[in-house]
Amino acid sequence: MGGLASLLIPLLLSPVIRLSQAATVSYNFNATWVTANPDGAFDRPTIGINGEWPIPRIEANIGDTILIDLYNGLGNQSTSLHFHGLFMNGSTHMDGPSFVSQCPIPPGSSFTYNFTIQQPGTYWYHSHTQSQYPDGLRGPLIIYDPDSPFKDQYDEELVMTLSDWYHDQMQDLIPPFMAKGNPTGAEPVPQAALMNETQGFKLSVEPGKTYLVRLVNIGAFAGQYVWFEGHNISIVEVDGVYTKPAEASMIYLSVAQRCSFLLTTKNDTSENFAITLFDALPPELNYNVTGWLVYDDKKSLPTPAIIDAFDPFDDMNLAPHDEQKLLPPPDRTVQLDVSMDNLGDGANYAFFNNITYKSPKVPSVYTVLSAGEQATDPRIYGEYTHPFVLGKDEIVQIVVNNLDSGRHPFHLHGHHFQAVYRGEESSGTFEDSGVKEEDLPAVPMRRDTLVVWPEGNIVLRFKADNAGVWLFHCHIEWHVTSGLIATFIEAPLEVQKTLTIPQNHLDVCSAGNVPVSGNAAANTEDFLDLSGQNEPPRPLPSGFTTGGIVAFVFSCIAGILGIAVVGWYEVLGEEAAADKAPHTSSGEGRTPGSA
Ligand SMILES: *[C@@H]1O[C@H](CO)[C@@H](O)[C@H](O)[C@H]1NC(C)=O
Ligand SMILES: *[C@@H]1O[C@H](CO)[C@@H](O)[C@H](O)[C@H]1NC(C)=O
Ligand SMILES: *[C@@H]1O[C@H](CO)[C@@H](O)[C@H](O)[C@H]1NC(C)=O
Ligand SMILES: *[C@@H]1O[C@H](CO)[C@@H](O)[C@H](O)[C@H]1NC(C)=O
Ligand SMILES: *[C@@H]1O[C@H](CO)[C@@H](O)[C@H](O)[C@H]1NC(C)=O
Ligand SMILES: *[C@@H]1O[C@H](CO)[C@@H](O)[C@H](O)[C@H]1NC(C)=O
Ligand SMILES: *[C@@H]1O[C@H](CO)[C@@H](O)[C@H](O)[C@H]1NC(C)=O
Ligand SMILES: *[C@@H]1O[C@H](CO)[C@@H](O)[C@H](O)[C@H]1NC(C)=O
Ligand SMILES: *[C@@H]1O[C@H](CO)[C@@H](O)[C@H](O)[C@H]1NC(C)=O
Ligand SMILES: [Cu+2]
Repeated sequence: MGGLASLLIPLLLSPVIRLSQAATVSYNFNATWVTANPDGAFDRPTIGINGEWPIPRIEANIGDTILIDLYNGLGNQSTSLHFHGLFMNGSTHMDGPSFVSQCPIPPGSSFTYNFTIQQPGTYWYHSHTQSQYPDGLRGPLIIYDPDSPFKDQYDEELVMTLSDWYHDQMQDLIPPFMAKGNPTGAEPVPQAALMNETQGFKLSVEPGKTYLVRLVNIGAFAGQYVWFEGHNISIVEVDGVYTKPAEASMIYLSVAQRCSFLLTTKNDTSENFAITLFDALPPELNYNVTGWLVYDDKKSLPTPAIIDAFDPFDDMNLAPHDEQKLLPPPDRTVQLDVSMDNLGDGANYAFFNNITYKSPKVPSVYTVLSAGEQATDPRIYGEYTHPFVLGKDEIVQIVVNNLDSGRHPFHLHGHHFQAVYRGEESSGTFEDSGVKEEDLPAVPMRRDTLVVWPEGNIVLRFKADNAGVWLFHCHIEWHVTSGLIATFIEAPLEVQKTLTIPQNHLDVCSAGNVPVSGNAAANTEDFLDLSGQNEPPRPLPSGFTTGGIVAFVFSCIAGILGIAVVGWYEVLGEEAAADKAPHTSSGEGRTPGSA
């Protein structure tokens, strides 16, 4: 791509020339299968919009209303869109997860998303149906802010995505992943990592300028380490929260996280620079992904430098620009212990407090609307949606104890949370830490997706000031599939006062034969009778051990798989490489309970 041409595109789209009055920004989206080949391996069916992939970036100004008319032209799969990080204040029915805030949109149906945005920053949108977004339905969503505290500090904005790429479709990868043949729950390993959904990406820059770079990890699985050789960056926003500028030489972005930073280019064009995602073993897979910061298209592209260790900026050290103080001690604490285990079908499931998520028969928002005063009773939402009903304006603290040996990026819909504490890897539960209220930071970092380290813990705090139904889940799409989800039903009686479901939303339910009233089991007579609700398989009989199955399976799975999982998921920045790789290649695999 020509340096000048690629530079002009972002310039022309620059928000500076947009009007700042509230406007309605309309999109007509037709989701269809297209063909893509971003890593040059082979063409594969990919979900595009209006015949294109990568899909368009959604852009608006703060205060605008976004209207998206989505037609499902896939023919063979249902779909929906989630706008990751947007609070959907007053419009919980526009949040997107199927069977939570809406019915899945069947092929041939249309659905209108209509919401107003009062928050600036870097977001993204993706399918929230059938773990489908890794097939391509994922793209950036940017809300410009004429009053950004940093607006005078840069010349131009650039948007860049990071992602991972599978050669197979999710609907083909999921059945063997969730099967007796994979009792340890080993996640399929992506075949490639992408920058802006391509490889060999060139970010054309001019010398002596400062850019605001908005980086979004729209991947399914892999957290990414990112650095720009020869340049430090100044972080100014994470997940839509402006931060005090923080200088960093390397950052880590889990899936679903975003970061904006100022990048000042050098004053001469004598060299181009590598932008590297990660270097790691094993040699069989192409983990090294390099893009280039191109000052001069005629100069050669450098070989990326090899680095010895990953030492990214710790996001817990960020401070919000608005200096919002630590919320008061919680009215309500929700403790969620994360574990992985087998159920009676032999497959590996993910649990919060021994509960693995199953979708209800009626979308939870519709249960709120049809339950009258019983809407405050968590039982009506069904045990397997793992419901927590929150009172209006309560201060809520979520304590996640990760009893699992993988890292998990946890995301809360509908809110930013204050990240008030994060325990180191292997530090055990929050209770073990002995940390007390007075030890917490006065001005905690805020974001909407936070990584908990292996066998560590995180503590999140927010005010329940957004009536609606909001999922809390791990954003690794494999763990969404295996059930690592809880449901917060926030101020349900407030939701009843204000919400009316548009006819086109109800129409997709009837098109897909999904009931729109009743409890999680679609019982409209007795909301406490959950018989017939969707349930996970029964637990294994007590005393049963999976050892035999594990040995069997790992004789079938190529050694590379276990090592590769470690490489992508644990080694990257973790110490674990050395002791885990030999362990997996010895044929034992990871113990059940690891991610
Ligand atoms: C969506 O795109 C498909 C494929 O191009 C086309 O056949 C169909 O008519 C389109 N539908 C709408 C509603 O635009
Ligand atoms: C859906 O259609 C796509 C594109 O034709 C095809 O590649 C894919 O296998 C189909 N998937 C399912 C689950 O039927
Ligand atoms: C979008 O929502 C607003 C406010 O709820 C409403 O006035 C408007 O008619 C809606 N527009 C469409 C196209 O549904
Ligand atoms: C990266 O892709 C997005 C669309 O996904 C586009 O808006 C953006 O301009 C691209 N970035 C660059 C630097 O080309
Ligand atoms: C980046 O910052 C580190 C310390 O934070 C410093 O050692 C290094 O020299 C800086 N690099 C550049 C290119 O400014
Ligand atoms: C580039 O040059 C300008 C003025 O010529 C100077 O103000 C600026 O500090 C220089 N930037 C760098 C990164 O050297
Ligand atoms: C990764 O990059 C390093 C140079 O930084 C190179 O030595 C190594 O061979 C590369 N590995 C792969 C798999 O491309
Ligand atoms: C989960 O089950 C285990 C084993 O039965 C039990 O020890 C533990 O207390 C349970 N945890 C919760 C939060 O219920
Ligand atoms: C939602 O809106 C209400 C009032 O309209 C406001 O008090 C509350 O802070 C908002 N919540 C969020 C998360 O934006
Ligand atoms: Cu996870």
